[in-house]
Amino acid sequence: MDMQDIPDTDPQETQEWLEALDGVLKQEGAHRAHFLLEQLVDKARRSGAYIPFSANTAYINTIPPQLEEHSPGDAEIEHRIRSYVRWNAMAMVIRANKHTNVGGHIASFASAATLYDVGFNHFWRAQTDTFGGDLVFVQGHSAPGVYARAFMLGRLTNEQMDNFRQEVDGKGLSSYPHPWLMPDFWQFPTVSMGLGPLMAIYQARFMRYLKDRGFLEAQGRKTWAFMGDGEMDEPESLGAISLAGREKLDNLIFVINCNLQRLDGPVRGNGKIIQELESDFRGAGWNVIKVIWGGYWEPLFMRDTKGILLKRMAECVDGEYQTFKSKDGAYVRKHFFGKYPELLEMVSTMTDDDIWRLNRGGHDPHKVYAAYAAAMKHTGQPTVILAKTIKGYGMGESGESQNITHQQKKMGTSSIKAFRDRFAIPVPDDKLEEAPYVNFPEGSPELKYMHERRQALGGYQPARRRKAEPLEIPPLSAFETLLKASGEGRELSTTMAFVRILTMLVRDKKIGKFVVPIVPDESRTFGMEGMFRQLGIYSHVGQLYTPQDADQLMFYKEDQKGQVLQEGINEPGAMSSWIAAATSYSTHGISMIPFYIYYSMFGFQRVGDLAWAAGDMRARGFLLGGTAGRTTLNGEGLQHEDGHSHLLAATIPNCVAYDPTYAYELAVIIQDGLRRMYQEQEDVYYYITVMNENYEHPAMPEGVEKGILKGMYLLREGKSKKNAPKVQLLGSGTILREVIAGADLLEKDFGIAADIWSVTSFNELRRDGLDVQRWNMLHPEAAPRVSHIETCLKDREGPVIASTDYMKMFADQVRSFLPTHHFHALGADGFGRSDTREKLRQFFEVDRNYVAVAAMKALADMELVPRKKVTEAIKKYGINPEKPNPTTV
Ligand SMILES: Cc1ncc(C[n+]2csc(CCOP(=O)(O)OP(=O)(O)O)c2C)c(N)n1
Ligand SMILES: [Mg+2]
Repeated sequence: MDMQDIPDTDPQETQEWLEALDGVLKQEGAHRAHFLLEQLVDKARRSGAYIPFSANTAYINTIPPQLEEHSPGDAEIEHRIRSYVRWNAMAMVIRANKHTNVGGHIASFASAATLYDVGFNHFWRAQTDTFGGDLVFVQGHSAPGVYARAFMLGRLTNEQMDNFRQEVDGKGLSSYPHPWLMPDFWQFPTVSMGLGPLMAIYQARFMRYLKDRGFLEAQGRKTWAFMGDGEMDEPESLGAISLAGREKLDNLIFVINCNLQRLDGPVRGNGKIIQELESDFRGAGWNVIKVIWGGYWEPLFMRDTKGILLKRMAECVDGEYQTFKSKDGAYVRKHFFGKYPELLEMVSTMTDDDIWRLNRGGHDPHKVYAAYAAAMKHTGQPTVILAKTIKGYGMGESGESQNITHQQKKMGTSSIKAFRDRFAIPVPDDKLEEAPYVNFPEGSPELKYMHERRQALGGYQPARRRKAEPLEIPPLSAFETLLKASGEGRELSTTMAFVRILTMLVRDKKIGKFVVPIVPDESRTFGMEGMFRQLGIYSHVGQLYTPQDADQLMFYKEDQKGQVLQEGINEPGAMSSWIAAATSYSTHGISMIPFYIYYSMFGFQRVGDLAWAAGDMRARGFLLGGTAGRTTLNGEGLQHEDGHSHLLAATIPNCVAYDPTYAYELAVIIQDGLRRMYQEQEDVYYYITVMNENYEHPAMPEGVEKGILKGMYLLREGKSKKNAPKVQLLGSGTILREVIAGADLLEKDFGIAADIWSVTSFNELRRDGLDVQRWNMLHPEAAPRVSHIETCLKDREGPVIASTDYMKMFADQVRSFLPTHHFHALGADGFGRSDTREKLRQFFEVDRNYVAVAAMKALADMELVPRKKVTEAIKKYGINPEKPNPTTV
């Protein structure tokens, strides 16, 4: 039974208990009261009584009026500033949509204006020479409000404002916070719902990691994250709150704008989102501050001695609260207060307008200030502020509290007029329709106040730093052992080669400490357990236990100064940590070098949206898709064998992806990645697949570095007998070795020579090809440029055959840049399954036999060998031509 459904069978007894509690609160304080209450509950439970746990408190503000900290600000000036910001935020959307249909949102910021205003005026400190700055995640759809304020401060021009959502000509403003598009302004992309809250938690965690490892001082810096109440339904929004609670991240403040609505309608029409979130967050160990009611309610609370008003507030559901605010004072009187005669009596001397003025907490700057001040002071827990607001506040008949409000981007003149009057905006009637921007004149107290407030907080926000001090990257020779042959009989996988490189990097005197190895509970899979002891696993509290394997060399060592981020089975969290580290150059001015290694199958397809956000954020770091390839991770089967992560990587414009085969290729790629990202400070990030198949690695051939980086180089030249046909064989990753074996078959069985090309990146070859093709199209009379792949193949004979451990589309990317149309791409399309590598490669038709058959068929198509030779090859290699297509079985 819910608390509110239990009848009060003995009010006098209730009163006695309450008075006793009051006495304790007054005489001995809240701590003692808390202790006594817990004792009572504990006693009752021990005696066998069923007392269900409730993480909820009453549906009132958490901070009682007498404990509110008062704002030192000038409330009247702030009100005028906020009114102008509101107007301009609305105006920019209306103006942008006058002649275009670019869209935009009015209602979200209208509900959140006070929440931002108080932050900008009093709390959010900018990055300065001596202070690291607070990190503020702005809710995506509230961007117009942030632009409006920046405009009033002279940071954005009229022209930029008028080009809201019209970015192509270079003078516009992004629809939402996008560092890629406004790299000096926005820090955090938030508009894909759920990613902001998740990333903010890991930003706060990473800030503490940097502090514990001695890179920076805490300085009381905070991460603030704004989000919508509808957004909280995304699993990503709530998925990591227990981590924040467990790690006691008191440098983290969530502000959830509970306007009770999402896009289509109410968030919890039949319940109360604030109460639901309260229990979620309290259960996860957060400090919860509810800001439900504004100050105008206080006289009513004082008179509510019997708790009837509270009861009414508790029994109303959000759907009703929304409806109330879409109507008027008379409706609220009748339907809210009218339920109980005592309440009607309570408001009998109030006019309908007075009733209408009864405000919600999130619109009361005093309540919001008090909540923020309390959050800043709170220690030992992260804080969430649940602020109740009205969606479309001020939009009147155009959308206030209406289900359609989210998508309103136009307002009728009568609504604009009402908005103007409500917020006292100096725009004459005849100008209303064009919704001109308003600003405080130079020298006005309001403008002075706005600037002064920001100066006191260190400068303007949002602002983003583009570069940090470059790092000194070791030369390729530092990885010498990997450039040499592994040696006769000494087999290793590219994963092992990667771990060696990582080990060398963490030992590097110049950059070793900046390296951040990140794993989602798979260190042992990748052979990285040696790093547990060597580097330590980061834990803010160190290690409070003797690890089971303490007597071993490589024991499980947790350490406050640990370097490794062990995220547990949590790819989205690990990815968020990686993003925090990969953007640390910008958020903290310290370039960190994150290497996040994971099962490649649980990468892009699992956390693809975060990978996209990372691109937007100009993240710099390495992602390692471990145990990659559809046939190379042999035993695991359908859900583990990745044949498409490279294609997903190709969808991210600034993600550079490689599928290397040999240790020296890996060394060249990583060394150059370090140079590009941390020396040259290019805004790219790397995706590299590494495999678990062991084989010998040759020494690096002379002069192949450039080719490795561009995406392909000649590995072995075929020696053909005079007039014998030739083929060009391309391969990547482990399947390159099948290609080499296929070349041997062709030579041995059919006297055909093959040039073998190691393709380290089909993705990069395609990008280069497209770029060249485009340039040539636009410069029809200039000497044509030549793509790298064409440069490699243009003077070579024969058809081109490619085989990889990925879908055919992967190698097929280069088709249109080849000098010949005789091209066949082999690849592993279809669902994976468990078996041996040999069987899988046969099944997916990517092995040496298929390479040879594909080459023979292409030669036959060019009439360089008779067709019956192809049939002969099919028979010779035991291929059943009637075998079903692996894609379909
Ligand atoms: C992942 C994702 N899904 C859907 C959307 C589309 N969308 C944008 S805002 C919105 C409603 C937001 O409601 P709420 O979080 O309550 O924010 P409010 O505007 O009410 O403050 C939706 C569905 C999105 N941006 N991201
Ligand atoms: Mg909402």
